[in-house]
Amino acid sequence: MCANKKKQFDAKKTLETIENQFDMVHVLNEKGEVVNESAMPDLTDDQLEELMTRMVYTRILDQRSISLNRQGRLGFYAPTAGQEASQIASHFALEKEDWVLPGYRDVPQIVWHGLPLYQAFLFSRGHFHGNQMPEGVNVLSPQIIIGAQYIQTAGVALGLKKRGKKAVAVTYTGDGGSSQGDFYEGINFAGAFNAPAIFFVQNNQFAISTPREKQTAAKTIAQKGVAAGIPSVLVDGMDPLAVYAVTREARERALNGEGPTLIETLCYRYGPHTMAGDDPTRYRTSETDSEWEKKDPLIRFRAYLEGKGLWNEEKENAVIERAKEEIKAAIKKADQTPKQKVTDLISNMYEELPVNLKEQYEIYKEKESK
Ligand SMILES: Cc1ncc(C[n+]2csc(CCOP(=O)(O)OP(=O)(O)O)c2C)c(N)n1
Repeated sequence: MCANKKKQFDAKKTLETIENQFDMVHVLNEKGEVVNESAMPDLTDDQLEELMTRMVYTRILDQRSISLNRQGRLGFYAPTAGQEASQIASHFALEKEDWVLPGYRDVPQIVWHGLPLYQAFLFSRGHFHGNQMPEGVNVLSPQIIIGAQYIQTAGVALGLKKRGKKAVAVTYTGDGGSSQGDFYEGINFAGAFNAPAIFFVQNNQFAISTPREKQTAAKTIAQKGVAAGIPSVLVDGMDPLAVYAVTREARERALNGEGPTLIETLCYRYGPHTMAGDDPTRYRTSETDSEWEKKDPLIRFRAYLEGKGLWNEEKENAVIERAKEEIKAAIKKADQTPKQKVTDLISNMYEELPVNLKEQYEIYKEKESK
């Protein structure tokens, strides 16, 4: 009966129109050639070198952390190789006064933001001192509850705005995190209050073993920002210059009072989800792995910098040696840190202890004094 009724609206077309707007931002291709000069960020030669230095250092830190974990010298660890452009180039676009609210995989960003490496190792061991951020290091502890940092970021950003600070709050989650309620609440709140926040979704395409296709019907994760009314970008997360460029722009917008941005970085993690025992060969093929390894952020950035005469094997080896030395010294310092006592754990949870914890504190203080 309704067969000939004229459609008044075409909801599917509206969706497709939105979805098709999200072209991926690139600057370099896989060979390190510039494919989009108009998006090229304004970085000096020294800054370009420093960015490469940090990416190489972080790759070594990942390799060493994995082996320290296997030796039983680290506890919880979530590998980062493959995500250096997404993590390090985005962080490189920030300033010291900005606040970073990481997820568990985002330890490199908070180390580059000023958290001493030995404390990052203590965090991995579950030691309370790993969560005691030094004064002036604007980072929160890595969040384990998926997506929770999105709500906290909206709050921190609003606080910065209300206090008139020239700084932004920046957070990271994964593709899986973008399915959480906290994700939507965080971006919606930040949008409604025009808060200076940058929300990253590092789409490494798997939430443990769940592929991104099973995670959401959305064609891109960036488009989720449209519902919150905030500018949203899809960027090649294996391309450091593209990631830097979109982050810097988002930061400028936030500081100009233009509110939050959602950035999806399309990337890949080469290693397992964490070192707790998942086996990626059960949910990914070696063909997919090698396809993504060809897109490696270090390979393309190295080629780009070599072409400009800014990088060579000697410089890379010097960074690798420095990283190894510093990691060795940091793990030694972590080993020398006094073991955590139960009273340390209790006294570091609250500014003022609730009655029941006060009782427990006294009990353990007595035990520890014997
Ligand atoms: C609220 C909550 N639910 C479930 C978990 C268990 N969990 C830990 S990691 C993870 C997958 C997260 O994947 P994604 O957000 O894509 O980040 P990635 O690990 O890939 O960086 C899950 C479900 C958790 N930590 N918190």
